[in-house]
Formats: sequence, structure tokens, C-alpha cells
Amino acid sequence: MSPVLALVGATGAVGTVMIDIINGRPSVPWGEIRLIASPRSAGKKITVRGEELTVVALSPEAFDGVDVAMFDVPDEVSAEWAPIAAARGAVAVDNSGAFRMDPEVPLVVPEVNADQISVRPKGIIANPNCTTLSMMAALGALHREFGLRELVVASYQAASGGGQAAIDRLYGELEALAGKEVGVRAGDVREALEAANLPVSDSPFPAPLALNVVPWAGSLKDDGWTSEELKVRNESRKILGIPDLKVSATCVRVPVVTTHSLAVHATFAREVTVEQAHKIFEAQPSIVLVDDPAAKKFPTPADVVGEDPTYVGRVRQALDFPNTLDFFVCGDNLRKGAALNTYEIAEELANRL
Ligand code: 11C
Repeated sequence: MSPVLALVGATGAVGTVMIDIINGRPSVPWGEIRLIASPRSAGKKITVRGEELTVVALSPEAFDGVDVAMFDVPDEVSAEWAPIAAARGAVAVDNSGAFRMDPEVPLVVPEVNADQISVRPKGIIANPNCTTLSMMAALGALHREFGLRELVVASYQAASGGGQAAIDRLYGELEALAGKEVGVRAGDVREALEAANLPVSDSPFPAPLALNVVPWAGSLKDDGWTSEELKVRNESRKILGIPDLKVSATCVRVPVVTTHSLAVHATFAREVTVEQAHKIFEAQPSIVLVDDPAAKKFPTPADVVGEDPTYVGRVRQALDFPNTLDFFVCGDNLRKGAALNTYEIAEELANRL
């Protein structure tokens, strides 16, 4: 019998991208797809692969007969409901941060550590944070050949990582500032936003995002680090299977709607030439290499949004650091960074059921 797939959070931002991804697959292995959401959204009709489905309310019974349950919901909802789905016999594939660092929950990027999928004592598999995920295909492929030792990254994160309210805020700020000569004097962007009744105190971001960059994502953790920076460190170590990997990250929000970018400075056990790195990237189906500096060709979020692969460019051998490459990656944070990777894990599970 064909397996049953459930999507929890079907009406949310990532859930909507998930349905788009399912609709775009040439074929799917599922005998039934069940859409689950909060009682507020229950009864809503959504067309999936040509069939109109009715969203059902989240309840223990909603998981009866389900083989794989994908969760695109906030941490606290996953923390409560993924174990319930697992207890009812489903494998929960969770896109929240609730279980990522649980030693009994694998943290999976299929092209890097698909072998981990079969080791899931809690019946839960975690999907990484979109920032970590955006560089994993590239780093995993290089690590297999050259042995990653150290990682220094700066992120350039899109507003949509913060959800719909964050997207709305960026559009609102851009509209309020359009046509104004601001960004020429300290504080004038804030003042213009206040005059437009958009004070920063009402924003999901701790500073203006339009015409600005904001060196902050997530919440404050020990010693000045943010939760996002610690996720990059801890999740990279777990996915790559390098518990002592040296990692330092600075996470920055930029006025981009969707697609996270990262400047990566990666040190390996052995020398890696640009040509070798290019060959490795070209051989990886989930990577598109765009790296022609003479023609000024490189990935940018505006050219990558909506795409499934990770785009890589600006590959350089570091001049002053042995065995070190610098490169730039862009990945759609809602697709490979969230919905697509979760769905790829689910399909991998379906192949193994
Ligand atoms: C952001 N990366 O850009 C975050 C969003 O742990 O899944 C995803 C948070 C997470 O704000």
C-alpha cells in the first residue's frame, strides 16, 4: 500500500511553499496526503496535485494511519505534537528548532548525511535552520574530499526568515521611504519611519531594515551571541559529523524578502584549489555554480529566489590562510532552507518504508 503523508502547518508560510513543492514534483510516492492545521484553519480547501483537500484540525486522531508527518509549525507546537504523531506510528519530520540538538534525533540534509535517516529512536527526524542549511550542500561536498576543520561565516539573511510579519514590515518600510532622500544623515531613516507611523518599537527587527543592514537574528544567548549564530555552529557540527569543528558566525539581516546568503571562509585538512572546488560543486546535483568573476557573474538573492538548488560563486583560495577557501552561497530559505529539505527527507523515508 502506498504510504500516507501528513503536512502539519499546511496553511502557514512554509506549509504553503511545501504544497507548491508537492504540486511541482513529477510524481509522488503517497497514496494519501493529509493537510493538518490549527482548528482556526480547519475546513479550508486547498488543491494538492489536482485534488481538493479539506484541512483537518490538529488532534491525535489526525495522525491515525499516517506514515510520515511533516511539521512546519512553531517550536512549541512541534515539541508537543511531533511525539504524539510518533506515538501513533508516524515518522515525524520536524522543521522547528525543538529537536535539532536532541542526541536521539538525527538532523538531516539528504545529500550530506542521508545515512542518519534510519537512526531515529524517537521516531523524529529534524530539519536544520535555513541559515545552516543554505551552506550545507557545498560544505558537505567539500568536507567529503578535503576534511573540514574550521568555519567562519557571515550571513546575509532575508526578512522572510522571520515569517509573514517580517516580510510585511520590510514592504511597509520600503513603501514609507520610497522617494524620500533618507540614508544621508544618522537617524534619518528611523525618523522617516516614525513620521510614517512605523516606529522601530513596533517592528520584528531591532532596527530599520529598509536601506540598512541589521547585525541581529534570533534571540540573545550567553556572551553576546545570538540563537541564530549558535544554531549555525551547533547544527553544522551535527550535520557534518564533526563534533569539534571550530565555527564562528555573525548573522546579519538584510533588506531582501526571500533567500539567505552566506560568505563562507572554510579551512580544510588539505589544500583545495579553486578548480578542484569548482569540479566538486559542478558534480553536486543540488548546487548550481555561478562563478565567472571576469564577467561579473555570481549568485545574488534576487536571482536565486524561488529556486531549489543552492547557488555558489566567488570561490577563491584565501591569500593569507593555508588550505582555506572563501566563497558565497545563496539559497532560498523557504524552499531548500525549509520546505524542500523537509520534503526530501519525507520522500527518502517513503522509499525506505
Ligand atoms: C531566520 N533562520 O532567518 C531563521 C528562521 O530555527 O528554523 C528559521 C528559524 C529556525 O530568522
